Amino acid sequence: MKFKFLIFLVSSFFLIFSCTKTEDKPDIVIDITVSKEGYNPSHIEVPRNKVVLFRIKAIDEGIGDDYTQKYYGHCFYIVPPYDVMVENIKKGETKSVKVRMIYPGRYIFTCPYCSGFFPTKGEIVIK
Ligand SMILES: [Cu+2]
Repeated sequence: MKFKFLIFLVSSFFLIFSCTKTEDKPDIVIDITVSKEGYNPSHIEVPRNKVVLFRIKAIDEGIGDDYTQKYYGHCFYIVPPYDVMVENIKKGETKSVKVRMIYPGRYIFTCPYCSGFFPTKGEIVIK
């Protein structure tokens, strides 16, 4: 009985904290490039409750191309409550993530690696 409750707790935890990232079929595909010039596009608008496939391509080396390091290239991070992170995108590489856009509002997406040096910041509006 206690064990079942524990399973319930653990699964609700994952439901709450991982409900925006999804493996569902995307409704919308958005291609974004990232470089030291920033994201393109840097302003995105999507309707609420759609599954968006973000495909992020790095067109330069970002914070560096030493792939033996923990951090290299660029990344794509949507702030909480989305809290979605795509890390270490190498120059020329495309990485993707699917997100269910359930929280309406305006949210920043950024590259925590290099946004201190470069204008790698954008805004997504969920309507
Ligand atoms: Cu970057």
